Amino acid sequence: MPGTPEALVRRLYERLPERVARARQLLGRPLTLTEKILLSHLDAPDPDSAPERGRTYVELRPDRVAMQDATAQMALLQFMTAGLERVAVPTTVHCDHLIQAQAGAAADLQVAEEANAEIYQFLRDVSARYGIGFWEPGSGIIHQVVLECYAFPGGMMIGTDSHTPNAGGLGMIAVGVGGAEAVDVLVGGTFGLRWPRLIGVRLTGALSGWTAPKDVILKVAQTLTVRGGTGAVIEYFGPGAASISATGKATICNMGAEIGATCSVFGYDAHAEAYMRATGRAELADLAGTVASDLCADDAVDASCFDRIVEIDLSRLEPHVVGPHTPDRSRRVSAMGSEAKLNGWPQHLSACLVGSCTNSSYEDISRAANVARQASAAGLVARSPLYVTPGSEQVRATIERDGLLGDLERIGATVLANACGPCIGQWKRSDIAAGETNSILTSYNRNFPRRNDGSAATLAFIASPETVVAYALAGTLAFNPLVDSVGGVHLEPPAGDALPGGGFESGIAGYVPPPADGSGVEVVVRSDSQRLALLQPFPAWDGSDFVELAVLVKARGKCTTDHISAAGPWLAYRGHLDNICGNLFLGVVNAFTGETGRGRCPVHGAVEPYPEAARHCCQAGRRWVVVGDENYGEGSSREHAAMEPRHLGAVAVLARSFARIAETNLKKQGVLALTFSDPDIWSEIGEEDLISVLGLAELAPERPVLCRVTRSNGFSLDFCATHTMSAEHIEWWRAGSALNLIRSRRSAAR
Ligand code: MIC
Ligand code: SF4
Repeated sequence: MPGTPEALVRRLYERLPERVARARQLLGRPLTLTEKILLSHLDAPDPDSAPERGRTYVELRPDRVAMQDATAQMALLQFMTAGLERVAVPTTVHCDHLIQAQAGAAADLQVAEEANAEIYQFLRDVSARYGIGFWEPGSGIIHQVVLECYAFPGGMMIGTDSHTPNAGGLGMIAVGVGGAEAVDVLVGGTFGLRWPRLIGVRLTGALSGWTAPKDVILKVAQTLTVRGGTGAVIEYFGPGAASISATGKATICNMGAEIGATCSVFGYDAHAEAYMRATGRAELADLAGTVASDLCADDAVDASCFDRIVEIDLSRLEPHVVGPHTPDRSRRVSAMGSEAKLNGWPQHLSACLVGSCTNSSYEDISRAANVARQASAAGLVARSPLYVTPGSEQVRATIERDGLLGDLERIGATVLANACGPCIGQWKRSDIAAGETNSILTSYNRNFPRRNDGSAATLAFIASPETVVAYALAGTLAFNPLVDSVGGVHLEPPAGDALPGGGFESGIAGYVPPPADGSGVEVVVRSDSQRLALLQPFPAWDGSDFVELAVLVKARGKCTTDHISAAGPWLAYRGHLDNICGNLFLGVVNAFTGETGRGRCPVHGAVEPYPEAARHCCQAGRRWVVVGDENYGEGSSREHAAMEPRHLGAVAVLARSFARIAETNLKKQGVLALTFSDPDIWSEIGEEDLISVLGLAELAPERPVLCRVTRSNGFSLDFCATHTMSAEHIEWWRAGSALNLIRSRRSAAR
């Protein structure tokens, strides 16, 4: 089985106790697990002072990098320009996002193999060339495969996907990043991070009945909201954690991305050990046993070690449903029906979907299948179409062997490929007319408009897999699985197994290790390709202030990366920067008109789709800014949301606040990410206003930037914007991008 080299883990564990002891002494208090892991991955630990939360930038040395096919293309195109022979840390690429769900696993996989042949071949070759492990399409969703094979307690990894924190379920600090950040580590550099704030979630009681790990994170999201985790690591502790399996913990950590957390983590325990043993990593479990106390928070850790504490009594937690449109719009199942009625949301469920990287473990399917089995024993079938995505080939083969897939199929479920599918807009459905308002329920993590089937009229709700199956049987949101019966049958609380009694099946092997020497492998990017294009460096800063820039777009409300650079059909162009620009801002709500995806073209003065208006500015040599609302760039790690505006001439994004990965992606690509010091200035900015960003020669860490709004009638308004750039980040910006800087440093060193 592929995995993290034992020698690497051994080296880390050897130095862990000493580093932890030193840090404990330095801080003079017990240490959280987050601190232990981060401190033991510091590039150059300072023996005399500890980093300050929310302030100090630190450089870290992650143990590994993972990338999925939709983000790996851009990351690896960037890596290729750095001129290295081999990646500097263990790295894998996983083909999961590009498989469209339509007819079922086998047929869909075959279609994907043909439709994406060029991309898969590129990723296969580039992986072989540079020493990267390659996971074929159909082998599973990146985060499930990482949890099964690579994650280990006390480790640290980065991944070019926002749900990389899934590995926190096994006690790993796993952070989602943009491709350019991954490139830093791939070329042997460090991963820069502002020392995070710490939010502690103290769990008491025990999970039981219908309540699932999913409900823990839905509750946390309700409490902290989609912005609450920004700049923070969420550490779970307390006696309740013992009632949650390793994959359940992974579900909770996975969805920390929905509240903007840098990552989430649980301490090492018997569940983590059992999971490692069940997934063929007994040696690692033995090793972890030797440093077990350093793979958890110190016993004496209490609320004073955190910036904020959330308390959850698992014994009193009810199953929840969240949505539509945002993962923090939450209510208990008991309130779902009445709330749907009140808001005029269709109660009928047009589809129910179980799976995604968040909820596709053996335990998830086992509990979902238990509900299905109860129904089929009474002769019932699901009233809504039900789709199931196993998280990995290993899970699929095992749930098939154990009859769990059969249980779900007996109530009418369709099994999809082991891939993202409908979770990323890769769902070709024909049962709903365009624009028809309809409700769906999934066990996924995201529910932004257009996210699943590409339609903004589809209202997506989210719940645990077992709850989703219960609702699929009822076919309506006006149902409470805790008390209502369906078809005359009262469903008992689901029972399931955390791990398969008969061990995991390996399924069809989908892993291709890199050759010992890949230097002979040729990587071809055809010059006429519509899906892949080599990158041209962005121009360096020209030394002058940005004067009187057009406002191409002012976004109102949620402006996630899905709004900025939609997925679904556009995933086809993830390796071709110019072509993917065709989707730029198509989901953004224009703050001036309320329209979606269209606005005034600064060149022609006419209303045009944003991608066209942006291109017209670019062709006319006019630079422009984006004005964003709160939490600009929430959601995914896709750096296309930063590269596309940059490619078409954006030089700054001014927002009320930013999501972490989006802000870093902008910095990496040479775009100024500026936050209004006074959020009310947002309201002052008009459609035809011009914005200047001044004093750029004096740009410095912590120093606000002077900006000016001017109008044709002579009106002008000065305001300040803040930024979070360190001295190094300012260097990236001056160079035109972080990659430009890496390249120039490498050529200077030669
Ligand atoms: C997502 O869930 O939004 C994605 C698709 O996995 C993204 C990555 C991408 O856009 O390729 C993410 O979460 O980072
Ligand atoms: Fe794939 Fe969805 Fe998970 Fe993103 S959230 S990695 S699209 S399954």
